Amino acid sequence: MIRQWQLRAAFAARLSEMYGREVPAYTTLVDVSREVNEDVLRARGADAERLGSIGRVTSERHGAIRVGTPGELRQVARVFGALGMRPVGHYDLRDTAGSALPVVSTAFRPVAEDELARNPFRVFTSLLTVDDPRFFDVDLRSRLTQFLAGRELFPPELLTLADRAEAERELPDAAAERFLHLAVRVFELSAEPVDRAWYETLARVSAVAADIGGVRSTHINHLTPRVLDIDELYRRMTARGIEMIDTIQGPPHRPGADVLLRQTSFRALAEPRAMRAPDGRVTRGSLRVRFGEVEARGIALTRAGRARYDRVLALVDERAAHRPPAERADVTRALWAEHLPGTERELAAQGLGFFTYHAVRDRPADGGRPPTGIGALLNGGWVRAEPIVYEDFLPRSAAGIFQSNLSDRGSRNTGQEGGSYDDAWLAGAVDRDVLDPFALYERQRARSLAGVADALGLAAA
Ligand code: OOG
Ligand code: NI
Repeated sequence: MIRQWQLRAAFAARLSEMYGREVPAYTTLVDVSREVNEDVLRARGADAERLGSIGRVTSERHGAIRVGTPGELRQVARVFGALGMRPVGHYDLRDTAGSALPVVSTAFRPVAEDELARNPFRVFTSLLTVDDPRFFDVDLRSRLTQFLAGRELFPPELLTLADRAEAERELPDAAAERFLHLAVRVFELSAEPVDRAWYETLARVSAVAADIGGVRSTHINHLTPRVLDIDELYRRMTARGIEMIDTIQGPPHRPGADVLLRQTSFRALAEPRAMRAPDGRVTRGSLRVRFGEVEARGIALTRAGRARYDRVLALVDERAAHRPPAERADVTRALWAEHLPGTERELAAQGLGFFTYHAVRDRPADGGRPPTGIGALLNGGWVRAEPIVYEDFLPRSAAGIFQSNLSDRGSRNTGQEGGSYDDAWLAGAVDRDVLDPFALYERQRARSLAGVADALGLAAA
């Protein structure tokens, strides 16, 4: 029997192998990430593993896919449900920092701590907002709807196996093998010729619309390894002649306490694709749809901490964005330093970061009773705090990753309302609860506090 987490780990590994075969620069990224991680581990020792064991970090990946309809999203949810991954978070990228991307997204990932520790594979999954009139007028919407209704992304056999794996939380060896084979195949780049006229019609609205609705299949568009020092990785990739986008998205590096998520990528490469002309002739063309990304993860922020992050972003836009790059980095760093404490201790004390709390077993006995209140327990050495790693995504960085790989911004119909793609709509579309990331971190924190209370014989810590 292959258990669910083993299926997830195997799927992530096979997807990675497939992607490496098809996009060689991804392999370079994985190799360089591994080298950097080994160097960081050597230099920093156990401290390097504060936000995840080296085993977890080395195999850690996220991918991204894009689908066209709620029906397709429900099917994706079944495939990931088989792997113990659930929809977490709702990202509306249609208006994020003026990005004008015709998608709303969620991320499928494991949620339980032990499952995350075994393999945290996650997939950022975007759904085309076909009913948003700012992108698609009545005529295009009806053609798009009809086109999408006529394609099948997931073979029925895959979905049947997925439902079984989700219900039984394991599969017999042969069924597991078949499931993995079919599941990886869905995300390969299809060799089927692309209808050039249709693709270009959608590309005039948005390259993302064409990528999703212009073809009869889906594909994984990037796969992202995790690295412990993304600034060093950026330098080494550039030194190898791989052209990276010009920034690392997210907060700057803070030596005492990195927070949230920092990401960077290399631009999509032109890949040969067969194109069908209106007269039926097939010619060779090329499309840029697959790229490479790498990320460093930091401490999860509470709602209060996240509000600070949002505030800093707004200030960076206001005060730094228009400056030359060298100055911009300095102003940005100063804004972060001013608005968010740079140590774990202060992030915890001010309720800005998420931590779990653990009774210190080998505290020298001094005959005293533990004090009440988590601050006093920490100060007195009764309890230690461990940071919770951020397991999710950032809308601004996500929009940046999309944008950095598009050659133009597309077009929008003005004077229209966007239509509601709110939380309830998304939950209805995916036909599952879409979990709130803050609630998941909070639950982890609360559970650890209950454990502390238990261990120290307190009513509640
Ligand atoms: C997804 C972009 C978002 C991330 O890491 O923020 C993303 C896409 O390009 O489909 O993967
Ligand atoms: Ni990504």
